[in-house]
Amino acid sequence: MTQLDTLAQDKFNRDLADLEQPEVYKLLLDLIAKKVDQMPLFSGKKKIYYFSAEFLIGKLLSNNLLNLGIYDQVKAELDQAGFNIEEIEDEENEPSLGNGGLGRLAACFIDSIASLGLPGDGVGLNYHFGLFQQYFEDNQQQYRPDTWLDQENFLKKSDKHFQVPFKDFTLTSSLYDIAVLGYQQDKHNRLRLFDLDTVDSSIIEDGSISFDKTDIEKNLTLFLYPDDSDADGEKLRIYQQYFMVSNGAQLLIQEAIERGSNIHDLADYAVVQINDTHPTLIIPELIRLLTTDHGLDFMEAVKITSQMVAFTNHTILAEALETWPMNYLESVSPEIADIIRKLDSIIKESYPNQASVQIIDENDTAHMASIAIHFGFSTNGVSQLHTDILKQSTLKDFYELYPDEFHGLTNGITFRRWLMDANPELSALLDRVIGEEWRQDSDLSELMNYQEDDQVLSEFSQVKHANKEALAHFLQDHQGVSINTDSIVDVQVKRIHEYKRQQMLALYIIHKYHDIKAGNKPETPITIIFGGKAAPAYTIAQDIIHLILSLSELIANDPEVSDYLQVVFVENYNVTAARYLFTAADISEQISLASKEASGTGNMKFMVNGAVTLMTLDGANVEIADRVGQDNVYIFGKEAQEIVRLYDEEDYVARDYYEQAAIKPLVDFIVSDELLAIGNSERLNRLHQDMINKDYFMALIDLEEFIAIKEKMYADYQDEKAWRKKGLINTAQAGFFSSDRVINEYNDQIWHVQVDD
Ligand code: GPW
Repeated sequence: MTQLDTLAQDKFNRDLADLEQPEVYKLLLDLIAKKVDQMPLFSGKKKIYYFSAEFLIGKLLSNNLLNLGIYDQVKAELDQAGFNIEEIEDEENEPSLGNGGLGRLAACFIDSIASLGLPGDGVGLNYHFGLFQQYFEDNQQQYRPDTWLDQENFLKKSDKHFQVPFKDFTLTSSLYDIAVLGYQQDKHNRLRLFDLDTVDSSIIEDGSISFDKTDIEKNLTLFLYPDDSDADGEKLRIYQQYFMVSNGAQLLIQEAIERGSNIHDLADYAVVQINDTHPTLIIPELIRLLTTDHGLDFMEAVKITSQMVAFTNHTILAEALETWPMNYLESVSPEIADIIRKLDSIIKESYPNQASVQIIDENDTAHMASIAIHFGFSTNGVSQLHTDILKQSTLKDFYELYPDEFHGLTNGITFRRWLMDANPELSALLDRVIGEEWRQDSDLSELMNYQEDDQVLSEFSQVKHANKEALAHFLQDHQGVSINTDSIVDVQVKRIHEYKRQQMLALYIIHKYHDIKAGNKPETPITIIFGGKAAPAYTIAQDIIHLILSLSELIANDPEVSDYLQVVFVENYNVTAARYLFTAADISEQISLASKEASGTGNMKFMVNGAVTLMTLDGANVEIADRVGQDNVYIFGKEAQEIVRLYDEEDYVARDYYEQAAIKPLVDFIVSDELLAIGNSERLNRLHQDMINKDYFMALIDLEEFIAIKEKMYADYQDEKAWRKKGLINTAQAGFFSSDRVINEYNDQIWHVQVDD
């Protein structure tokens, strides 16, 4: 009798084959829980705490089975009983604990920390509705709360509670854990998610995502990134941040004491990596706990804290660098505000004439990155280019103060999820061609020897085609859209933001639409796919979604064009959908305005799955190009230095580009009669005006080059063998972008934690 059969009889007193799908799902949860119960935790003197507002972990069922090394066996047992493991995974809701690249990076990192045998936990919040679910109505983005906790899941309530003292009340937390299983490891780590028992989802106004922002006891962990367009919203974010770090700091001190720390040596027991500035309040909170609860004097507490906290920066966009008015901090926690003022005095005394490195500015606003850099021991960027820009411009004055504390650590992705789990067909092909060693060391370079091998190239093509079929099924089930699986699949998936320039691809679509109508039919049909959410308060980003959905409708209804060009916007893009897109894509769109995308990690997921990148020289794209060579990527657009100069000198005038003969008709088509007949005039007009008068992220500056290179790419696709060779070389060179490599770098350069083996 099989493992699952035995469990089924224990639990339901029936045979596996007689169960309903949801029962089988629960059986698998139990099986995994049983295995986890038998596995000790990774341990060691010093432990990593990865603090992050987001963990975009994705569904865990198949990933956990894979990491436990029992995926194939379970799949076979299920097959025998007449079940399909992918259908069973439909029973699991995707955890709604993240938003974009930053949250997915945190998920890849905790997977790699465990897979490398390092003791280290993720620390965050258990959001009941997480980020909103996106749906489309009238070609516009709409919102509904994501009720992901309704389904049984991998969260386990612990018996740990802490007291978090706010100005007007003290809250008692509850801690939930999710086991983090490394790849083929016999120990595990955890994702520690704090919550409040008093949170009340009934305060959400019917189906919407609105609620009373002042009722902290009821709303604190309802949403990730609640609307912060007013003061109450900003304060709620501070409440969330303080709640997360106070709990996490109390937890790590308690665990360190259990492992033998005498508090004075706390930095030998715990290292805290903060994922962007959202967890920066851990610095004043550690100082508060060390002084108030543990009796240290202020300067010793500052010193210990400064040896424990390391900061990762993920952006140079000024609007994304967090600042909080001191009076807001005072209204949440006067003690924390007071400590920040003391830290500010230290900096004002040490660097009296340097406004750019102060913690509190002349408007009595605290700069969170300044706290993190002065009172942490490490600051890192997430790609080479990004780190260079931090050193040379954004954080130049800090770099001059602490040159040895700056690190450049190019992001990575876990191959467990993005290759083994996402693309079993390609994984099996790799096993056959280069052997299975890559599953341990992420080294795919052996594949370079097969770039002229017709057999391997043709199998590579077959895998791509099978993945296009899987994508087609997904889109059919998910939103009733059918796509041509013989078309070129050209994908841009990521948060909707002007700097990522989805609007530039929309302008290309307008160009292509007219070109096809003029009789220039592409040899191979083209499917352009978008996915991503726009922040609720980000109007222009929603206008961009609206433009794309309106274009999609226009083209679908135009028989002259629809056989050659299709535009799809995936509803509610998430980790589950991502898997189908990364594996099916021929073209990866990485077209951000150079200097603005700190790294990008979607670029790496496409690359490892054999897509060819269309790129500006931004973020980690630069390093992808370095590795695969100029023949195997398509590069266009102005470079970072030039863009930084244009911003410094305020030297970009959108209208000068708009007036050019090749560009004006494309931009003006946004407000053409055809499009206004489909779309919303306010949205389309606003976007049109914005592009002409502002175009803050310079879509127009690179548009002509973009159109030319896209045409070249589609033409090159016609040489099937040459195209697949490019794809294969991309896969072969992707090893560097494994998150295992990055985590080893973090550990060597920053954390210095012992592997537990
Ligand atoms: F603004 N990133 C993100 F820097 O996904 F905080 N969310 C964020 O709030 C920020 C950055 C922040 C992304 C970067 O945009 C992307 O370039 C990078 O690859 C990713 O973080 C992981 O480092």
